[in-house]
Amino acid sequence: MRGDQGSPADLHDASRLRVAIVVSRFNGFVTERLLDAAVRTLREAGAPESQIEVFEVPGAFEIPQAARTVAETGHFDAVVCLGCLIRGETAHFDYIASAAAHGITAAAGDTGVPMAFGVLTTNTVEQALERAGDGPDNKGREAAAAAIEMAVLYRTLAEEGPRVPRLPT
Ligand code: INI
Repeated sequence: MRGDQGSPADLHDASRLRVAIVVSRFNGFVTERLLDAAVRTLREAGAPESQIEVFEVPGAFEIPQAARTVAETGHFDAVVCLGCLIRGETAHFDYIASAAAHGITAAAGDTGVPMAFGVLTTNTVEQALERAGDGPDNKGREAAAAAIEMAVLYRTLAEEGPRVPRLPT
């Protein structure tokens, strides 16, 4: 068990997964880099293009609403949520960041579909670009890897059940 998410070789097999990506257009110069990395990661993990669907929303506030609706279709094994909030001078940032985090958590819990949190919350544009760079630390990549891992876990549990035997009552 490590502190980070491991190397690319540690990606789980996504060949049998259908994955939705919900991505916001606000700060699109950052979110498109998150999206590129997420799609590349899914492809690298074996997900065919035909099993990946991208849904655009206006801003981070709308991500949980779309993620929940997408999950409720029953078509997807996981939802990758991508957005970018850059702190300005107003409290708007905190309200939207909180709504996005809580909304995605609630949507995943209520629908039973795993959702990964790839919503950047940074103080500056430079920090946002750093986390959306070309390397393994890109948060879109990290979110895609987490979504795959969670979907594989849920599927294994559904198909095989827990390994721990039932105890007599
Ligand atoms: N949406 C973002 O995704 N990032 C931001 O930094 C941001 N700021 O700073 O305001 C933002 N606002 C829009 C918001 O998400 C909604 O789309 C809008 O309020 C309409 O509901």
